[in-house]
Amino acid sequence: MYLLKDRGFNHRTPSDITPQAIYHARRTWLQRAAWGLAGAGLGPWAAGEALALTGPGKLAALPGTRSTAAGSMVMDKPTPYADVTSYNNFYEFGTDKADPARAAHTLKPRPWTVSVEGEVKKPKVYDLDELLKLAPMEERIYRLRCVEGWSMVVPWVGYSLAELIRKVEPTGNAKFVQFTTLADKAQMPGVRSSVLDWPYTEGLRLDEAMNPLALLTFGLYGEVLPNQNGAPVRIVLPWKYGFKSAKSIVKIRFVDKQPVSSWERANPSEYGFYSNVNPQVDHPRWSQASERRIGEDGLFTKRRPTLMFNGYEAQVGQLYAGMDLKKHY
Ligand SMILES: Nc1nc2c(c(=O)[nH]1)N[C@H]1C(S)=C(S)[C@@H](COP(=O)(O)O)O[C@H]1N2
Ligand SMILES: [Mo]
Repeated sequence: MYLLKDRGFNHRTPSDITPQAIYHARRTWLQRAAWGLAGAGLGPWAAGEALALTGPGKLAALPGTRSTAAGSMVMDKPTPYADVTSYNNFYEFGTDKADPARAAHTLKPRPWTVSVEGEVKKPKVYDLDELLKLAPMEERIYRLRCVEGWSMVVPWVGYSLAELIRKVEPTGNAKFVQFTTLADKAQMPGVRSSVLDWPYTEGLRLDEAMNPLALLTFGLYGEVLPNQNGAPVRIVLPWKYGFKSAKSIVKIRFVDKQPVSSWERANPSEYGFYSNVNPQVDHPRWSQASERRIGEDGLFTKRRPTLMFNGYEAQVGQLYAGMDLKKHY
């Protein structure tokens, strides 16, 4: 664990100069207002429950102002912090859902750099501190759905990946973006196994990466990312299956040809390049028609229907107009 004073955070957003308690009180009110709960005091899921979208306070605070991007604040109840941080896929730390929370303490999220390179006019190796200051931090409450059939709702903190992309000025040859994540045997015990081809890589079409919903993510629940959730920087692509949301990113490369992701390489018939959430196209092993919400498990808990593009069709549907989504899964 690292302390705020060690990390050199230097945000210039108004939230930083507001005393912590006032900030949290105001934010809670803003969130209630966002969900139409202010004044009424009750909501379909909020009855008898206080909204507490802050972490346990063990990690450095990383507040964000409420996002105004369309679709960035879903109405579902956020998944409890304890569940978001203890049920994880992060194969660099093992393949069991409990492995990352147990093993990821060996990851050192500082110092950290991200090399932004390839088909760009201004390639640059960004230090984490520069990235943290590149654009104002926003809080965005997104659904994330794993292809295995579970989902969660997380108040992420970050800014649109497009902010970074604009800074490096992609050339006319940049058609795709490839993300490479850390693969260090010394910090990541799972990298000794051959379950995937390391390093973990993922890819997007440039227009997908530029969509405002694509979030370059540094925190959740008002604090920096816990290691098991991909510290210090990851992407979150709420309309795609969870595996597209690569964790602990060290390289972002702009390329002219469609890159092959680690999952595609491992099993091309199960994992396609696009991997958009689609209840009509089943994975060979898991139905995509419905999902289980993490933290809601009980004998009688109903599965939720899975929504096209995970409920973000209004924001991203146009990216795939005219495409056969059975073929381009
Ligand atoms: N580097 C890396 N990123 C990764 C993974 C991984 O194994 N390694 N797993 C993916 C999968 S399958 C999912 S569902 C999400 C889970 O993110 P979360 O643990 O924050 O919920 O991370 C994705 N990003
Ligand atoms: Mo996943």
